[in-house]
Amino acid sequence: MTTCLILWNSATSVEIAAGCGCKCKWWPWRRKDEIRMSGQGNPNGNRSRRALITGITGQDGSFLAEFLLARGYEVHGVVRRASTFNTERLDAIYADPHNQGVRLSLHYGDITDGAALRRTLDRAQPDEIYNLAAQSHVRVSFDQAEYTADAVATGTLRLLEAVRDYTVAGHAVRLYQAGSSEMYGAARPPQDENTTFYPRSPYAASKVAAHWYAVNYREAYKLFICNGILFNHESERRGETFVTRKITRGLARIKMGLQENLYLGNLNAKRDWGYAKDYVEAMWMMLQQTEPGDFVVATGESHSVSDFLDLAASYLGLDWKKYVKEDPRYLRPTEVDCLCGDAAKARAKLGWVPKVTFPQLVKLMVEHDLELAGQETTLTKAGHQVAQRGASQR
Ligand code: NAP
Ligand code: G4F
Repeated sequence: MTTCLILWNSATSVEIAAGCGCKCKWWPWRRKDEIRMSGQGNPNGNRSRRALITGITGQDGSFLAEFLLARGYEVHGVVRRASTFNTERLDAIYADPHNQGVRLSLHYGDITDGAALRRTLDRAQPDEIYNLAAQSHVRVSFDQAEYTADAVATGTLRLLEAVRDYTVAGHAVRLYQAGSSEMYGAARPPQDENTTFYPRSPYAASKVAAHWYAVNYREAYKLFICNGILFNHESERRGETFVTRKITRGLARIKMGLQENLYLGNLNAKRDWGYAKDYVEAMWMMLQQTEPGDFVVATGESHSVSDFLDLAASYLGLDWKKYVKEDPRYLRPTEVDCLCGDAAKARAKLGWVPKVTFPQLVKLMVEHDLELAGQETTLTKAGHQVAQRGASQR
């Protein structure tokens, strides 16, 4: 046990006393008599650690929530109001809030609504915040550029401002910012933490802005903030308009005779694809370090969209060339040709390595979507009407 020598300085909001020997400089807002630091212990006392996740209903948010609940965290999530249910990915962990001991709480909010974010911080009192909320579709960001900037760039700034005030009010908190390999855009592979960003879409430019806001708040206000620069990561929960899921859903439905063709854009683009469950663990690991930093998270392998098609179709015994048609609506005005990450820093400092290989990833997605197509076939054969989900703009 070390006792921190730092004194709260209300004039500058955050003041780090020189010569303090303990590891508490990232909790500088605590008064001397309040701080008892011990290893990774929780500076907010003995209660369970609390995490707040923006974007909890998304692919990563849902895996991260499960991961944190399994580690004893109390998890809070920001959910947008929608006219349809948008919490499907949380079904496995959702519990009625009227029950005793429920450790998952959902709060209505939006990354474009600063007042609601501040209220959520006050209610949830998090020790860790994971900012995953985003309009995350690159092609859509060309159609909705202003909204993408508002959610991805200014949304992050709103949250950082709220976090800054939250710490001034005496709370200790660490923040993870969801950065993206899209920020590298046209930069030559392999890309690592020292590669210069060259964004190629409104989405990527907004993520670059968010990245630098986060670095600036870390330096200006001594906040514990980590930027994760994650390369593409996929899963059976991946949104159905991203290329990997579009392929596994489409080919599985073709296999079952539920659709005839699959319309795609550029098949030559190469991506470094990993498994989302592995990647959320890296997010958490970043926030458990003694110092904040920025980390690339990637497999180090790159494959083209047609490689993905080859593998997925081979699991299904299909020749995809008979079914895949090109549709220019899925092309981007400026494309990112090749992403391939060098995650040496994450390996060395976090001890993070991806567990699921590319062939395993494709297989698990195909198997999942074959099961979905099977369910659809059974219902159709039994005379039920099954609606095609989001058919037109995929
Ligand atoms: P996702 O499945 O598209 O999830 C995005 C989440 O953000 C959803 O929960 C969505 O809510 C929420 N959201 C969107 N707009 C919002 C707003 N205005 N206010 C509050 N919440 C909002 O994305 P993901 O794949 O899980 O990715 C998570 C984060 O990592 C994103 O920031 C993404 O840009 C970034 N990232 C992803 C990858 C990847 O390969 N998956 C790689 C690098 C970085 P709804 O469910 O209501 O739509
Ligand atoms: O699956 P995608 O839409 O993913 P993209 O653009 O790489 O972005 C994803 O990964 C980023 C990390 O690098 C995240 F930050 C971002 O939020 C998102 O999760 O497209 C992958 C590639 C592209 O080159 C695209 O042009 O697939 C190509 N593609 C070919 N046909 C297609 C299609 N992409 C989509 N979505 N739909 C197609 O029909």
